[in-house]
Amino acid sequence: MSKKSNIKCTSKDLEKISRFLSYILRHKPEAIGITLDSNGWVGVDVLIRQAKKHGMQISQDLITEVVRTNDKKRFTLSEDNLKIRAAQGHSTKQVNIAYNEKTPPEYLYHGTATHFLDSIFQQGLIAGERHYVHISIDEKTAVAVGKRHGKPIVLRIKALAMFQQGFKFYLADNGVWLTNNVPSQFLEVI
Ligand code: HQG
Repeated sequence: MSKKSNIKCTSKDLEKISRFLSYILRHKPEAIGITLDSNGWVGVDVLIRQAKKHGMQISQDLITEVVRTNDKKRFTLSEDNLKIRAAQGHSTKQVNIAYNEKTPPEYLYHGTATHFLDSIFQQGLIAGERHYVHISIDEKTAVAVGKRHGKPIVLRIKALAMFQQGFKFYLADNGVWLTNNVPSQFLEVI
């Protein structure tokens, strides 16, 4: 998998496919008439066939290349390479991934934008459209996540204290931490 491939396509092509796969595998599989299983998997052959029917030409090699090069390792191929899923970020009701429960480190980090802060401190962090609150392992990653929404700000989460009080934490295939919600008493601006 880490071998360099000979595929001729630009990074822009790969980004376009990555965006397409994010949309289909996280949010709207029905847009191309596919169904994901409850763990988020779909056959690569089915995906390729249905994508083509809806005007998107992808091949097994291109998919392998997107999975290999993706900056956030957004997608996972099954061991036999026959199935693919998004590692996290889902909003589709078709999926309810059985993530591994894990003990978190003392602190984890959530990147957001300053204009959300008042609401976050009123309500805590909530999952919104997605199935979980998405949490980063370090501040640098959290800043990058927050930038997507505006002026970034990083919240430090007292993750271990939450865990000790019964909150569950999960680790996605790509190292993103997930939890259902974070009450504001476990949050601090850093
Ligand atoms: C905010 C990306 C107001 C929350 C990233 C966030 C991640 C609240 C936004 C993954 C709130 C939701 C997820 C409250 C939370 N009031 N705002 N009570 N609670 N929020 O995009 O965490 O590039 O759904 O702070 O790397 O930004 O897509 O979640 O700002 O792993 O692969 O509501 O998506 O990956 O935004 O990002 P999002 P996120 P990709």
